[in-house]
Amino acid sequence: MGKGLALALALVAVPAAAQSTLDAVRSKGFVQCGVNTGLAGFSLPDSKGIWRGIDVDLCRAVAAAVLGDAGKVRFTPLTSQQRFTALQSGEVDILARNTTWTLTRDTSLGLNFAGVNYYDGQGFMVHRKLNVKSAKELDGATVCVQPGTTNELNLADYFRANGMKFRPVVIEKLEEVLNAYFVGRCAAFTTDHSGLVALRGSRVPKPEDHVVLPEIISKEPLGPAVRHGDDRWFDVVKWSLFAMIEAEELGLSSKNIEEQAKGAGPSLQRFVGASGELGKMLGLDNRWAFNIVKQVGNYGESFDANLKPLGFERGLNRLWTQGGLIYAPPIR
Ligand SMILES: N[C@@H](CCC(=O)N[C@@H](CS)C(=O)NCC(=O)O)C(=O)O
Repeated sequence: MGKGLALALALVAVPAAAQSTLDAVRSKGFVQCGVNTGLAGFSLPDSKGIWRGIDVDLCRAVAAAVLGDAGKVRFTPLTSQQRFTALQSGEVDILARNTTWTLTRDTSLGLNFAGVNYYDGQGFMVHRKLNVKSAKELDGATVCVQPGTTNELNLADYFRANGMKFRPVVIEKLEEVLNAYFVGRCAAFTTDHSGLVALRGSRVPKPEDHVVLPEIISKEPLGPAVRHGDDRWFDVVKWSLFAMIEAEELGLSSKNIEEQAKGAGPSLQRFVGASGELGKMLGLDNRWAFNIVKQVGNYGESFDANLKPLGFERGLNRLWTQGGLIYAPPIR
């Protein structure tokens, strides 16, 4: 390689490194987080305008880890169709919006999934008066669905696989697709089971008039995503989620971590940053995980605060030590 070319490559490499999301977040002083436009339990502003939900808590955890302050987050509400462009273009630093981890998104859409914060599957809600008991009875039905979702794709697969026909009504905005379903333009509405439960518990005028059918037709592992090509930021988001999970396993919560941090156990000492340099390895303060748990809470606390009141059970989202799938690699 000629000297000139080597120099040109070096010059190109410098700005790219300087633009790491971690540095950018530090210099602007907040994390810009892409969330749902309003799905109870995942991300929804409360009556005081404060965003609440498990996706919101993940964003706050990252802010606590990076900036020492869980309050330093700004939220960008995104529809299913807008979300990937918003992340790719740099409009948001993280996408934490009930987004399913799939191969296509992980590769050609240029995303890196930092883990799973809710294991889900797709279901159907129907008008009770139709007296439908199973999705297998939906042959010929009109089904409401949002575009740019895995749900739209699974819907087609499911009907095809079962030799049934359907007419899709595809509407981008949640408000509008729900209204279309409520006024009876569609016999069924399909999305993630969590979405059905959350909407039935928060947005459906008469919940008793609607039934969530028993079939779960897909795997929907939902989790936060970042852009390809920024490994340091990917690490930070990944381990922020893992810290919330590990804290639950260690019995550390926002209420007791201050007291517990005085304990002598080696994994505890490492976790709270009293020994080792785990924070430094991530490019963060050694109190990163302590700050997450103190300010945001552990995974179970977030689940209980946001999802339990809507009637969610832990199910698959129990810790692995309790028969669930929620598992964090060793924080060491
Ligand atoms: N997990 C699915 C779909 C998630 C999804 O977008 N669900 C709808 C229905 S609950 C939603 O969250 N809509 C809210 C919005 O458009 O902001 C995916 O990643 O494609």
